[in-house]
Amino acid sequence: MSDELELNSTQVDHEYGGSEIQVLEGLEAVRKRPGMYIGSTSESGLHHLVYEIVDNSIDEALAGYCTDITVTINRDGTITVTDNGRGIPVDIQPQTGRPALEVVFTVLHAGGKFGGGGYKVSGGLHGVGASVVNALSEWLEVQVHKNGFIHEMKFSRGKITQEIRVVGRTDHTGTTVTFKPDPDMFETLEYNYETLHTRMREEAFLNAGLRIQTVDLRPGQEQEDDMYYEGGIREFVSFINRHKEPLHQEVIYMAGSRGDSMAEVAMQYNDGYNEVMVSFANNVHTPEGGMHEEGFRRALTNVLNTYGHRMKLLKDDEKVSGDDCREGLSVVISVKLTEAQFEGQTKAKLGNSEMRTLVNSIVSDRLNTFLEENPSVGRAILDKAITASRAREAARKARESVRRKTGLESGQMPDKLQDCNERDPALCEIYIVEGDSAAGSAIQGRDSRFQAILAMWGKMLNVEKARADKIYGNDKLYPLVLGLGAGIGDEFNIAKLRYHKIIIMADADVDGAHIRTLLLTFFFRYMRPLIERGYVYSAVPPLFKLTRGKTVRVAYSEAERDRISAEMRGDNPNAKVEINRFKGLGEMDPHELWETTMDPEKRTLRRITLDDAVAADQIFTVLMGEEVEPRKAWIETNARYAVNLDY
Ligand code: TTJ
Repeated sequence: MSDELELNSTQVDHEYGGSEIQVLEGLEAVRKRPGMYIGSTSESGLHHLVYEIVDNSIDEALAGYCTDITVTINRDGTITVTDNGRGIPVDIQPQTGRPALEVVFTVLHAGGKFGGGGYKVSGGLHGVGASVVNALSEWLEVQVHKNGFIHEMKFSRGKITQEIRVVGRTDHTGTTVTFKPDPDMFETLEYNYETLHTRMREEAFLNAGLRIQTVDLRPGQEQEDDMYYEGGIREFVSFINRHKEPLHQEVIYMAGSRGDSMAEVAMQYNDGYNEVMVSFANNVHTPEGGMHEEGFRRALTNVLNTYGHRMKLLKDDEKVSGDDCREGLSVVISVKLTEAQFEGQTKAKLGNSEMRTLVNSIVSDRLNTFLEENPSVGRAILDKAITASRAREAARKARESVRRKTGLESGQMPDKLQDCNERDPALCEIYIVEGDSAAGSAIQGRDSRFQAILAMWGKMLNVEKARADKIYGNDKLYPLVLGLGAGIGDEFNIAKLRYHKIIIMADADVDGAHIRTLLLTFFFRYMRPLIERGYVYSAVPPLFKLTRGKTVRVAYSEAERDRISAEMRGDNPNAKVEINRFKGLGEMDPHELWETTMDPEKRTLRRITLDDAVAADQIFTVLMGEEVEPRKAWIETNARYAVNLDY
């Protein structure tokens, strides 16, 4: 394929003027440092390419000219994005003397010029444009249906391989882009349908009335989803609560604007104990929170306390805390503003303080009115917050009594922990290992100077339904709490943490996925700063063992297996390379486990991020909630893909 394109590019009759040399240099810069433009060249960067293209269609929808967008993973794993907008302009631009279509795909940051959308994103990695995707694609083709004709243009690694030309007639308008990410640029080329689907569903929620379809055409994985939400973020909240029992039927919706900025909030309580807050700025997910979230939290606590006192649901000297007010609350906050400032470690935190004021004033005003008009809902919410407040008090007492009994303060460590010698937490690692035999191998194989092993087995407590006071009495989780040393919930203190690398080591199968989910649920709910700081990892054990004579090598993916096997065969086509699949960690001897999975010099660790609280919450809820059917369905659909599970 690439040979053919090379040939084409030499055939192109195209003279490079001064400005175009600059263009090529621009795209060359993208290929030199792709991470600067799309964040990374791993799976997340690969998916980012799709979002960049789709952003253009969404701008067209925001401008009021596009109602349908389809994202397809083609049979060969390439991506096609189609919309029914007006089509990218194809006429010659006076400034450049080139067709606008060409400029969109070859000039850095050209995208915004044509997007009529009101709120352009500044900062962060969003909206870098179609030219970046083009520069990082082995090939890219675009078809524009406009003015009765189909206009087509092709590129390879950012360079034109086919000038714009008419290839047919059409009776509608729209844009279609198909591209293949460049294998020289990305660590993996394999798209994850769930990742794309989840993100596109989010876009559909955030753009009420826009229809987005996702399609997977890869053999054996065929599936599709159709997303259209007239209710926008109201339906997002219903969706988050879909497996839960709502406390009140109606989703509370509040919106308002000030100058060029606007904010909307949708919220609904359920009968559980967890808080799910999902926020966006200019449709960009902000998992690290920021000013819009702060404004919401402040207003909610104030409104509920004031209302509680006025309605005599709270005594004069009684108060409910912010945490009490958010128990069992699912809320989506979306703000739009002209100069969004993205801050924080992953540029996923909104820094504009005027958004705190705006969200605060909208929620203070509208929520108060809502409660006045719906006193039964008001009472239910206050009752819940008061119950939470009492439970918190009971939990504090339970903690103190357990602490006295088990001597937490004395620094006593659990039996299931094989500790390391090092005492500086920054240098210490703890492997949480599922199963006896794997734990045995890990204990023998480790470097005991800085690696501790905690064995875990059996069914864990259902953390979805348990409050903090139960965890202190739980024989599976309590050793973990004790071993980590930093406490949980309100009393979590990261300064006391004993290891800065917490590594979950579980098999690459459904059971392994299950235990990972359980542990992540627990960390997410009770020790969230661990995930926020990037201290939690998943070990990546190898999948295959390749043997030729005395040479043994391992591979972590099918692609790597094939590459290494070819390498081992070398020039000798008759050489036999024996390939075995590792069935589980328990099958590896201590030396193998060290070499492949634990040796810091050779191992791969995958850092767990907080990038999608909703997705995490959904998996946890489905796996551990009361409904049996969704749980069965999850296990069945994920049995095959458990290896690729991406939390
Ligand atoms: C801009 O204003 C004039 C009429 O056309 C508008 C436009 O460019 N619309 C537009 C662009 N719709 N869709 C796109 C688009 C779609 C994809 C899939 C990829 C790209 C780069 C742009």
